[in-house]
Amino acid sequence: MTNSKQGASQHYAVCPHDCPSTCALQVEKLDSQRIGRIHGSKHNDYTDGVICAKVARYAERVHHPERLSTPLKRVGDKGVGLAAFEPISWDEALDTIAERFQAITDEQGAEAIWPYFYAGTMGWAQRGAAHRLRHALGYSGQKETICIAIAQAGWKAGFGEVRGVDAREIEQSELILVWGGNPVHTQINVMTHIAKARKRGAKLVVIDPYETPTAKQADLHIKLRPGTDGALASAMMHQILADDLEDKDYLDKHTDFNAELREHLSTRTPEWAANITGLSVDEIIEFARLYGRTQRSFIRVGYGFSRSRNGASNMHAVCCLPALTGAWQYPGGGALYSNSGLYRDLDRSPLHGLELLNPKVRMLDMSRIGPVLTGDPRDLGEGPPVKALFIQNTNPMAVAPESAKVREGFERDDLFVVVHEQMMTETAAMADIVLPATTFLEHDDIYTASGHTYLQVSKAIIEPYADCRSNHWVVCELAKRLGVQHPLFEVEALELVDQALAKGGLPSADEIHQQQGLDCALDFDTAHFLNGFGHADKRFHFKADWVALGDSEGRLPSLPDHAPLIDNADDDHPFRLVTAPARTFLNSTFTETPGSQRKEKKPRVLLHPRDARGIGVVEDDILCMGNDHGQVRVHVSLFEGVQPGVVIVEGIWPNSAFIGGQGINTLTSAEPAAPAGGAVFHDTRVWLKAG
Ligand SMILES: Nc1nc2c(c(=O)[nH]1)N[C@H]1C(S)=C(S)[C@@H](COP(=O)(O)OP(=O)(O)OC[C@H]3O[C@@H](n4cnc5c(=O)[nH]c(N)nc54)[C@H](O)[C@@H]3O)O[C@H]1N2
Ligand SMILES: Nc1nc2c(c(=O)[nH]1)N[C@H]1C(S)=C(S)[C@@H](COP(=O)(O)OP(=O)(O)OC[C@H]3O[C@@H](n4cnc5c(=O)[nH]c(N)nc54)[C@H](O)[C@@H]3O)O[C@H]1N2
Ligand code: SF4
Ligand SMILES: [Mo]
Repeated sequence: MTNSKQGASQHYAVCPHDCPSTCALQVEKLDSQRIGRIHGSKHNDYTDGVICAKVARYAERVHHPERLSTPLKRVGDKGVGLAAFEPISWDEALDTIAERFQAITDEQGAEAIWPYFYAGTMGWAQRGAAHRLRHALGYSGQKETICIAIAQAGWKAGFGEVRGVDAREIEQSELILVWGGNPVHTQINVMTHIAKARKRGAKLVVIDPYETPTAKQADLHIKLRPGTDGALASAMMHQILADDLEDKDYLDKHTDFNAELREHLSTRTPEWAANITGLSVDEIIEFARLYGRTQRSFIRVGYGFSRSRNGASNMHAVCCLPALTGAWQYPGGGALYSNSGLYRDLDRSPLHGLELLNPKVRMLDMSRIGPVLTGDPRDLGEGPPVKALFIQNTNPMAVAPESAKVREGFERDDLFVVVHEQMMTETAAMADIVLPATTFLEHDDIYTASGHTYLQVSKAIIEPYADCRSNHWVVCELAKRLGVQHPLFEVEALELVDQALAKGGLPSADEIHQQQGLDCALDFDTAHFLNGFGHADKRFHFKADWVALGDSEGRLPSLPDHAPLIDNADDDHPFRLVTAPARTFLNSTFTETPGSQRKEKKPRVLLHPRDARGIGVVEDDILCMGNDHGQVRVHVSLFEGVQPGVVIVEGIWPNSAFIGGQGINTLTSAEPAAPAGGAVFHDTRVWLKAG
């Protein structure tokens, strides 16, 4: 803590949001209840003093006039919002929940209750609270598929474990590929490190279906059709081999490269890929040569291009590139998707309550909450219908696919819903009981990162607002009322963190907080997999074993290729839709803050002028987009930075922000991606018409 001029003090904290950057923050504390500006910490060399605008303006959110302040019971209709609720005491709220959960357990069994959470806070103690309750009581399990499942499977197929090169090494790269991600919107710190490399002459290539603000800054933008990255990467490998640019020694020593693969890739020509990707043959060859001739090339792999039915296979194909050129051997060379595997020493068992887990309990797929709540037998099997939801840190009414089904499920009269939230989200508005939650500025937690290598501990800076309580506190109180007697529910959150740290021989939470983060970066040879990849044979796998990763149906090709599984355009649905993140929202969070609302204005579809002429719409007209799942109406924004036939809608706006009240996830599918599930948010065919 240091004092600034105005008498306010500066405090270290960690951004809890679902963002790969996990920034180290400097929070200006005005008094015991209020904060001022938030800045990026200069002490942390990954954050390097830079954070996004939405978190810099966090005072707008933590002190939002509509922040939930007290437990609420719904007395009016679902979906109305605050006017349909009346305040109740914590005791009444918790007693009501415990009674209902007990009654449902007695009648239908514990699996009829589904604790449902995601990464609204990334802190392990608060985020894992729902797991601790679930495991203690045998409630239904949750397959965590909504974000990383597809990307992770694709990366693991090649590397065998989830880590990559330290992003601080980007500074030493000669060529940076931002592949299927938009860091200007989604993880601004990547741009800080890219800027350092570019000062030294490095080139930036962005591979994305539309000209994002990241693509605008690039030396080369590869504007491919969505869902075709496997074709592009395969053709690049074809060209690299044709030009003799592969690193033969590296391939022999560190990979499973063989004659079968060489033969396979000889048929994946730039002409073949041009047809699939919509790129020109010259573009593909030029890009392949640029990549093949550069030793210190760094691929910053995004999540975006994996959100497709063939996403895991596309991810694996891209992962093959640095293995082919041997880029891993050089400083600033290789790739990074996520460093989550670095934190193995943090023992998750106390944080997730794993010692209480009964592996026989059924698992429900969170991305399929619509089908689950509407009783789809593919999800429920022989098990009971879901009769109660306990929701923390997520807003499925807005963010989950097939949202018409999600709504239908939440509207069920026989479904008892508890939502623990900071704001009256669309999901909270469907609840029977709403509980007010603290923010990261009001509770303690530990954070790993995906974009960097620090383990960080953040502590409360201000007092909890009004009657707000942390996830951990709520779960402890419920456990007590439901007859659970276990030490996990009798200690403070940071004590659980200390247990998790101690089991792995790590310093205490206090020590990590004191030093503002523990750098878990690996030495060069290990980080670059020069001591071996994560598979048993220590090699990089060009041949993916999808069965081992859960693909029992053999849907994905084992060699890098284009898997034609996507929701291809057809005569009835001639367009492909990508639903990318907005800059000043974070998923559905910040859609309520005035600063973000001013910047984003209203939902828009980015439409190529040629397509607009074909449909007969002009700038700011209303366009209706539809498919088998439903229809969405949205204003047109003419945009040249996309291939005709591809349309983009940025941001997970509230459904109510759209004309007619159907949000963007009305159109996205809950079909689980291969090999092991995952939501296919950017793999959607649609028809378009004026009005
Ligand atoms: N401002 C902001 N920041 C965020 C978020 C947010 O909503 N807003 N969300 C957070 C979360 S939860 C996550 S997981 C991360 C995600 O961050 P990213 O890794 O950036 O992934 P996505 O947001 O899914 O997609 C980003 C880009 O992928 C592109 N894309 C879509 N389909 C394809 C394809 O087939 N091929 C290629 N090459 N590109 C494709 C989209 O056009 C888009 O520009 O960001 C986090 N940060
Ligand atoms: N169309 C489309 N849909 C998408 C995506 C897309 O790219 N396109 N991206 C998908 C992805 S990658 C993801 S990860 C999901 C994310 O979707 P969500 O998990 O719903 O993410 P958020 O909108 O950030 O919602 C988190 C909620 O948690 C609450 N929260 C924050 N901290 C706490 C806390 O400490 N306690 C409690 N109780 N609540 C808290 C916030 O107030 C917020 O309402 O959305 C997915 N949906
Ligand atoms: S860039 Fe991401 S981690 Fe950093 S402050 Fe913004 S939301 Fe938080
Ligand atoms: Mo995500």
